Amino acid sequence: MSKTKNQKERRLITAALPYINNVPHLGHIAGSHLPADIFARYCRARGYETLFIGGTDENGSTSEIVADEIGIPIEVFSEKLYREHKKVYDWFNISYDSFSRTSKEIHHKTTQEFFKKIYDNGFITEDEMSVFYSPEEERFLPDRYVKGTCAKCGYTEANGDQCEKCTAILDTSSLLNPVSATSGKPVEVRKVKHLFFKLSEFSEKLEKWIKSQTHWREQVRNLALGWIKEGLKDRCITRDLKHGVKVPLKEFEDKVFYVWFDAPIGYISSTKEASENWENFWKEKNTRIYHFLGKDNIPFHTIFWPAMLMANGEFILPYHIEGLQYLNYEGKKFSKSKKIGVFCEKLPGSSIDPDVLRGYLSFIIPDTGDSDFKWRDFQYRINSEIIGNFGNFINRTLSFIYNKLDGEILKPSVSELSEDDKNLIEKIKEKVVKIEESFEKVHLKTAFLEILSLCAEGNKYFNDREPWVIVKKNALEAKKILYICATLCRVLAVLIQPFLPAASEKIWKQLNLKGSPSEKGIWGSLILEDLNGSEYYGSILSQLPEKHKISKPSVLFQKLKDEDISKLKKHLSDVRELREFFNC
Ligand code: B3M
Ligand code: ZN
Repeated sequence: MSKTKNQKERRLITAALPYINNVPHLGHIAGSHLPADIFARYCRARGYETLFIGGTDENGSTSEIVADEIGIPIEVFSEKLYREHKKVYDWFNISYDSFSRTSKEIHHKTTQEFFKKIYDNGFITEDEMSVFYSPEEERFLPDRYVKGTCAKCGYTEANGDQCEKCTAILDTSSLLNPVSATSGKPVEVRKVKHLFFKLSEFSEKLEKWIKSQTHWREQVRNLALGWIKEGLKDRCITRDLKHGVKVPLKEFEDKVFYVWFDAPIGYISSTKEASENWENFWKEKNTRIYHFLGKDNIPFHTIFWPAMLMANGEFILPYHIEGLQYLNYEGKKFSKSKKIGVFCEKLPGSSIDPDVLRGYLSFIIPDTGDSDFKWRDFQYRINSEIIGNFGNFINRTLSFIYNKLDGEILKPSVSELSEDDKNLIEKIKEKVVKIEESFEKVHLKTAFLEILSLCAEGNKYFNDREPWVIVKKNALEAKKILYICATLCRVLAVLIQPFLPAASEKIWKQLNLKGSPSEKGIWGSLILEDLNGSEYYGSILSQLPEKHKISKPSVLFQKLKDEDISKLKKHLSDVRELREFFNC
């Protein structure tokens, strides 16, 4: 029954490696981990050989600054924050095959080898670089320790390496009025010898490659082409810091790599941890690599990283760059210090169901533009769509079977199908095709909405067929109608699994089915678009045994009352200062 086309294709899915200078908030979840997870879950279920990898970005100065401020060793700080991050992603059921750390030995070795290859290939040069120097502290300051005004947009709170507002990558010449981020005192610019990656040599090759990526979203492609048009400069890839990956080159042994040089190589190191066949995912032509990341990371993933890969020459280039926009909170930017937002550290101990939050975030994935988390909207969408539409169809079907039909359903023969039955079964086919197409384009929100609209078709069918009237005269016929409804429940469990994995498992158990809705290749049982008429009807109705008893049903979700929302709102925004994690 199951079709397994494309199974030979391999897919590697990555979510941007978060810095661990704080615990993630919902914007981080909606802006990379969750969409990547939804897509990875789909790919596994669709039968692709899939690896989903991630990890924490621990080098560079972002976490060092905070550890310094709190006054604890960076290793202790990173260990604690790594565990906090991991706890949050586990709570959300993010199905990482490997969630590694760039502080690990394997990553340091991988980065050094990667560098040596680029060096041997002639793409590294030595030059002088202007760096920030703090006369007061008598040391060079990493970009992140410096703040100033962005020369491009005038934002006065820009970080030394990048402007948060306009995403421009900054350096000593484009950060105006630089001051130390810790003391607020002015800093100087001095010249020091460093290593540079010859990014400028890849301009043409990159432009050609980006132009041919017609499957990327317009906004991502245009942003990347815009960078090339502005002209690519060679980039300094070393820093005078202690914390990071050591540079394996004479005269440079005291330096470490710039964090954006080693961080993307972290995708390779993490893949090595996930599988001994890691090379298949990085070197084979029939592998597609999908990177999920926030919009400020787009230049690094569309320009800098592909150029590094081109310079190295051993690896394939990414297939898709899903650059996500920002999630706001009630119209404002998330801010932990101002307690604006939903902060994830409180989620594991809260009463909220992870699937409910996954469900709402799936409606507002910021894929084509910034989006907004709003508590009213959250309550409305969960109660009306996730519960009122989806949960309702599943629960009314299973409760009816259990309470009115002794828990039993019977398969109708194709000749017994009414017009209504056939219409619904055709709708399943039409929707599965659309949903699959959306997933393949990484249009996850569209896929989600299509699944919910299939659910609405199920509710309409249930209302039109009125099994509560039929059962009084003809229980046999009711068992056949409900067989069709239960078939749709199975289809929906498979389709919704990437978004609501726990609810999907519950439906599976209540349907009393073997295996799991997240089994590799399970989508094969839904992909029947080559079949028509009776053959198709027969096939779609073969997913359940001919005579089948379900288990005792229970509701999938609890309605969100006004008081639940106020409690959650208070609980989730009332967060601790980072230093309190360390009892300082
Ligand atoms: N750590 C930036 C961020 O957390 C950076 C991403 C690295 S991905 C290779 O947004
Ligand atoms: Zn700017």
